Amino acid sequence: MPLNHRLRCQCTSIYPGGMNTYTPERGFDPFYTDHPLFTDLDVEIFNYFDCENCFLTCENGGTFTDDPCHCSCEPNWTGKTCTECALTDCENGGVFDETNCTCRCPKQWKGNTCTKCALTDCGNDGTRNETTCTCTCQKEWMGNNCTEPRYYDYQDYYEAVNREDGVYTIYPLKYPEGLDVYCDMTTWPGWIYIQQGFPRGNFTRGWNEYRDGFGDLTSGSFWLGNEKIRQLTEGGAASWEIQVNVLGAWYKHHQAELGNFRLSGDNYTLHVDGSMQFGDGCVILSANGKPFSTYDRDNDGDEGINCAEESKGGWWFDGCDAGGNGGEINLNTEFPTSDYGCVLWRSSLKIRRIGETQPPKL
Ligand SMILES: [Ca+2]
Repeated sequence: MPLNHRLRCQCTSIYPGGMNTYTPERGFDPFYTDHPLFTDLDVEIFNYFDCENCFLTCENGGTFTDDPCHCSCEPNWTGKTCTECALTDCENGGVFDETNCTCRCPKQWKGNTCTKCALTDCGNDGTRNETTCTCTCQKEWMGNNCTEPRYYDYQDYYEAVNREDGVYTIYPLKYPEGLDVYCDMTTWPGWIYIQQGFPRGNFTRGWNEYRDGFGDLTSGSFWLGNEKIRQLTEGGAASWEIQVNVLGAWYKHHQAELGNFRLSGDNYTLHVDGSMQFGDGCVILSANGKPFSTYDRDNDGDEGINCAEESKGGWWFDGCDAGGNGGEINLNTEFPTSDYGCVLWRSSLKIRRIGETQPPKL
């Protein structure tokens, strides 16, 4: 007599015949009776041994188990033949993949429902937090495992032999969570773009947009944001210079570097040594000591006119056409021009830190 249900059922199907069984329908307990009943009814035998389940094909990695016959399913699956997904929710930001009945877990989590911490060690003296499954890194390090160096700024990237122009996340003192900037890394020690205007985008924006920045850093048309520029340049031990690049008449390129650049105060007052002047009536950044203006916040020096509204972009003004021998040009406009006939096609403004050999310690 085979010992498990599956073999009994096989035996029954191969060699039908009488067996010492009781079926539940007969109302007897098969193990405690003095009156065994023999039956040769296939259906009774089949039902008694639950034979229906002894010919299951288990899906999705489930394994067949005898006595009683059933499928033992893998953790994510359920149902008689393991075809029903047992997962409903994924924890810790995991994404439920219905087709494969799995959770796609974020990097630091693992397990069926992303509840097991996958972090092993935190490098560079970082501290592991079991509850949040994160590493708290020492200040010089970042990343899931504290293995990525945290760069103070783009100049550190330059020293780390990354010479590609592009977007870098830097960690100035006032941005401990990081600040994305587009950098010109072609020449030492690199520059941070605060403005790019090619192709010319929409620069007719209000105070808040100029404060926070607008445009896509990689689009060739953006303003980094007055608050970021101020936080970078105001107050620190370093001094900054600004480089102006423009394309003027006959597609002639003009470039100038001006020292002691910084913005200060809630009106983002411009501080810069000198101004850029070229050609006939082309003057740029002449409004030293003047606050920033936008069409919805007129801080310019002109009583009668809203210079930002008139020129269709935010800028520093000391009168709408002030500046040297010609007219100050607002570079934050669709078509930078002065009333003295200067027309520019492209522009960019970059800044860089000078006077320090080492970045300040975090
Ligand atoms: Ca005005």
